[in-house]
Amino acid sequence: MPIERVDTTPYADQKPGTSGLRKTVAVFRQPHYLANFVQSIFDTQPQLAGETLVLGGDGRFYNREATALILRMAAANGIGRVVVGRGGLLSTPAVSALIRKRGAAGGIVLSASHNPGGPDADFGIKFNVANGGPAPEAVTQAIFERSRTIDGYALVTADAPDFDRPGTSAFAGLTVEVVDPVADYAALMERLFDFDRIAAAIRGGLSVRFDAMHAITGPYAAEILARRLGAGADAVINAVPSEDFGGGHPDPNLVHAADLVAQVMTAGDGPLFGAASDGDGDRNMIVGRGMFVSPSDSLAILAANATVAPGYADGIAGVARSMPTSRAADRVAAALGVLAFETPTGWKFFGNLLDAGQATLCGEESFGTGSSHVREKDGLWAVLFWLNILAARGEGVADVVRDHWRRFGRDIYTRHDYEGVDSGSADTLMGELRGRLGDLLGTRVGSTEIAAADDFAYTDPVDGSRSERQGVRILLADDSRIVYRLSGTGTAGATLRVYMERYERDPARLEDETQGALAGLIAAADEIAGIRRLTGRERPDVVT
Ligand code: VG1
Ligand code: CO
Repeated sequence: MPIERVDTTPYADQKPGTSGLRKTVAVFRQPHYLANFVQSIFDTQPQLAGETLVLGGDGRFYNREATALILRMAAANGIGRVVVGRGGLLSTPAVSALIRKRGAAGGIVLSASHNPGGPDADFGIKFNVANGGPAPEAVTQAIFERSRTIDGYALVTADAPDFDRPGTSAFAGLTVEVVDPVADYAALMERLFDFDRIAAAIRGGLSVRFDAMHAITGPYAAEILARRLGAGADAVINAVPSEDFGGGHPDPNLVHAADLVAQVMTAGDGPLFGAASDGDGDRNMIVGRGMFVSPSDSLAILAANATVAPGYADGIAGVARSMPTSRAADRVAAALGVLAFETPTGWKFFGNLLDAGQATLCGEESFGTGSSHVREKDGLWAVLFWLNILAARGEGVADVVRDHWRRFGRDIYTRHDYEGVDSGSADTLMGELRGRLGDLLGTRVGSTEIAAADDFAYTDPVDGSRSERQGVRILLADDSRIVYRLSGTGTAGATLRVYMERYERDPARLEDETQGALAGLIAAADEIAGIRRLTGRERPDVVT
């Protein structure tokens, strides 16, 4: 089959953010836009030649077109084999698992994760390296730099091969292997968790509802939760992936999964355990009767209970959390005598720690938890881990959380997001904060004062790479904390994220309502940074 070289000119805006390149579909549909980026990957990653590449996406609008184009380009660029999910579908953790299982040289994930999908919404592409994890910053930077000078790309002129039927075929020298997106992943989960015990608990009355949010985890949850664990077809709602996620935000949080939360939280005949995942299946939300589990607490609770799961029966080497994630996990690590790490936001920073065996569990406040079983966060994995804990302890979610707070204290935690803020104002806000870090020391805040203020920088303990300007941290003398950073995943204007937490040990106050318990800090966060003054916003758009 003939190969064509297409002349092109660079786009200036192909810099990957927190998790790959995310833009509106309209941007991706500009002439040669996606091809330029994919060619920039191939040009800077010569190790892919002759080797295996895993390819799949979350099924959002443009997934199929992008899959077809990448197959034609992979063939023209000398890739040996592409392992592609049937229909172009694979969850992010399933891509990671497949890269590792097949010894692939890398993978491409087509997703904008929790961002909405559809012709008027967002699309994204992410390159993962041979360990199964997101490309580290040096790699994404090289791809970006290539994209700024690129002048052509190669593709096979013939139509892309069929990727809807499992099987292996040849396409212009490329081996195309279409795989069931679920099979290998489900087998991996079955090795990590005690399926018999979970199934017995479900038979015994542990009712489960999982909201796939019309996104990629539908088929995975149907196979694992509904079928293998016997939760039944009704246990999985919004189970069929749709190109626009049913018109919603596939973002499992208190706002976008409000229906599920309402069903589970209130007494009555609703389920005892609820969970949801995001567009590409790497996030999780856990909720039980009368108890929403903050993601930061979830990481700490998994760490404290890890040994109940067969895959972690020998204990964990360490826990890593992103900087804005609460310090609940650190307290568990200290009690267990294992390592604890604080990394910048984004899963790519966990890869080296996992590879080096220094961290076993990792987590982010943004509904992301995972472990050394893959190199991505993993939504269903977290759900299964929780079910394994509940089954082993014979308790409900609320009991487990309360018990944890009694033992370790509670890091009362909230995140406030101001979305679609004018970029200039957001930059001014962060710039002003950064400029005043020194002056802030000693400033009174309610009954306490600012004890430390910095712009988080991280030196990777494994390869020594340095990442700066990762968010402003304000530590108060009473050990409470405020963090400010700008999102790196949005596609319109800027999103300001403000994270607030306070450590509570008083047994009588462990169950205080979150926003009320943090009211003083919330007011202080506004005062210190001038949020209302500079953004013109009276209140955040999303509170979690
Ligand atoms: C957000 C989260 C971050 C997460 C990232 C990708 O990034 O805060 O913790 O790693 O999304 O997750 P940001 O830069 O917008 O704060 V996903 O599930 O969107 O791939
Ligand atoms: Co995601």
